[in-house]
Amino acid sequence: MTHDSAQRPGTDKDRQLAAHGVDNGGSALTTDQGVLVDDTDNSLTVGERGPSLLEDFHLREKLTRFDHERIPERVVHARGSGAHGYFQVYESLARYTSADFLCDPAARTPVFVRFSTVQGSRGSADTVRDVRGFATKFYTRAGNFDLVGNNMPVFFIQDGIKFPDVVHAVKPEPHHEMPTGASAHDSFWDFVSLQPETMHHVMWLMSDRALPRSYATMQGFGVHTFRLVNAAGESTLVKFHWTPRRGVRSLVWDEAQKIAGKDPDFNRRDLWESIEAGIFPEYELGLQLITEADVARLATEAPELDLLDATKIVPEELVPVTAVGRMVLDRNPTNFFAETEQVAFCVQNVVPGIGFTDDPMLQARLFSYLDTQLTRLGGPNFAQIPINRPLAEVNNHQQDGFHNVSVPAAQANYHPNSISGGCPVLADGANAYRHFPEPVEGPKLRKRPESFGDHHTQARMFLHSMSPWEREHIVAAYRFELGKVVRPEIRSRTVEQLNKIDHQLAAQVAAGIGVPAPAATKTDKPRISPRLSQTALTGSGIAGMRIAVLAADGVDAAFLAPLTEALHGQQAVVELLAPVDGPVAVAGGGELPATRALFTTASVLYDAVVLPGGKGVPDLAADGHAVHFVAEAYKHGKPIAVAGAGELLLAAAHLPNGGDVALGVLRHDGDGAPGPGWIESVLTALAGPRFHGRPLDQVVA
Ligand code: HDE
Repeated sequence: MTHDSAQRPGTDKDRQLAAHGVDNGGSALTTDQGVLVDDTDNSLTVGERGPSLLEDFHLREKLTRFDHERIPERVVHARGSGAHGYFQVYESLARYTSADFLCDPAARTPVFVRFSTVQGSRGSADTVRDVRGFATKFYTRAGNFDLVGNNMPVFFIQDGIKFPDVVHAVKPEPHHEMPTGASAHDSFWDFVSLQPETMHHVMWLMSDRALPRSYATMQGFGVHTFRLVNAAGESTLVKFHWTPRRGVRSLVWDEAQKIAGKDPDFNRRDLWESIEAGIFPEYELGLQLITEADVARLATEAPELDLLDATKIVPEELVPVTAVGRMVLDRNPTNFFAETEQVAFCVQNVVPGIGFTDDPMLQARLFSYLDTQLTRLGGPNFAQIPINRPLAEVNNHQQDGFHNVSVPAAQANYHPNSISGGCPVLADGANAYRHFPEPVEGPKLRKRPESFGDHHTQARMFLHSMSPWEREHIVAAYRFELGKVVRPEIRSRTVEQLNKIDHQLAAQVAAGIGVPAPAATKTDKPRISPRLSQTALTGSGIAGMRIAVLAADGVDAAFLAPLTEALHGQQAVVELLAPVDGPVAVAGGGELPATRALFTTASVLYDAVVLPGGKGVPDLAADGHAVHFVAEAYKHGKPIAVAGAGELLLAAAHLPNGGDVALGVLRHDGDGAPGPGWIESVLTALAGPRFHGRPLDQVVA
């Protein structure tokens, strides 16, 4: 157990899980039947070199158990990482909902969160261009509530009946099972170009939001419009938002691709190591509360959107996001398979006070999640698996089936009964789940509503709400993705679709992928929604950021000490990288331990670089790996702090204009301790957005 987990008070869910814990410490090896085993290295044979005996139950059991270790991976979101934590509401929301965990500010509700990519298989890289899952299981006193969201507020399609189509299109192609962890292939763009409802979400996918720097720096959204219902039975429509305390931060595409090779576990490692180090990811829960009056107003102010259409957002300028509580992730799972793999999120898991709407995506999801667990977890008893068990009591007549572990004592397994005193009795109506009695009527139809018909207005709003560098990255992403598409007609058809969003975008993309520019079109003046740009979503501080210090023998420790102290003080991670592992001699005597050797790591794995002075700098300036490290950090917009002879290494990287002070290259003249003002400027550069304005054309990295 880690230092931080050990100090953590522990939630009711921790205690429930611990009751299922198995600790082999101090024990002797046994079979599954508890029979002691004194040799697990040699099969039972006739003579030393003779045939193996069928009688060897230990051999057979060991191999059988191994042969059946794998379960099917999730059909989507197979690659994921989980963490435990808690949620606490700031003030009672009883005015809107009877949900117990949203009404009691004193209650710390245990949660388990699983973050994921969508396209790739379980062993695929973390930093691919993809949507990220952000699924939260709240173990409330009134039962489990699963908020199964994504890091983007919209979805590719409007009706769940299209889900198999969009997933088949984006997954590796059926004939050769390629590509892994990528949407840059013909079948995805074929589907996109033929199904214009994908336009808005694809724009998000082409933005840097598809490349989160860490799970702690990405948003989460419930996507659909849900419903809150208060004790009086009054309903308010709601959209759920998670906002990371540390702000939204993204990688850049070149960096993301390189990380996929250097450390395919990049996001998983970051989550794990942060929690182990006590740097807990934190998110604020926000609600867009949409009253009847808002619904009427939106009909005129935002006619492009229908609240039941999952390809649209409600712009925050029209309905603000109210911060209602916070979630802290403060414990790593004990066992990956038992918890992160076996956790079964089900959209239908709601508690009294939270309800659904008729969004056809949401309705389809109400079926699909339970259904998929039947295959994935091997039967209907998956809610008995410790990570899925509610804290609330479970009493009903559901029974038997594969993998049942409960031992029901009652003799009556039906309702009504008198044999077991009528138990379990029907609950008091005031506390029971009640479906909101929304009146509905109409003919049965298989028809997309006309109000779902605008596929371009909000994509345009997103594009025009971007800062210049975000927009540049979007253009580059379309060019990259379509540049990988082999069939020219798919490229052209996509450009035609983009032209309906924005002519300039379509022309820029067309120019990069060798298709003719589309005819000029005039599109409506877009609404600007400033909160769509990640530049508006800066967080507080630099917690969890990773700073590389490139050091060789003779390093100026007097310079490093106060800087490192200030960085540690803000929960940043500082690593001393040296040409080889082991101690690094310090100017004036003494030594510092290298965190790791430079050649075992890479610039793309850090958020900033420090180049201290020292007599060993000329050696680093002659080391291609070190020089590349600096040039790449520059290319990816990361702050670079330089002191004294560290300038030699910077010069060796041949940066445009020698590296520009205005663009995040922070120079400290001479050796020795920097003053607080200079240290502050480093902290400010780190906390801000990356320096995307740098001239990159001539950077060799
Ligand atoms: Fe999912 N989705 N989904 N999805 N989804 C699954 O359930 C599905 C959708 C999301 O960490 C599957 O347990 C349908 C939207 C997350 O375990 C499956 C439709 C959103 C996760 C499934 C959608 C999501 C899943 C696969 C269209 C964001 C990972 C394994 C109607 C709001 C949860 C599983 C985890 C997983 C079906 C659309 C989020 C097959 C049919 C929209 C975060 O049941």
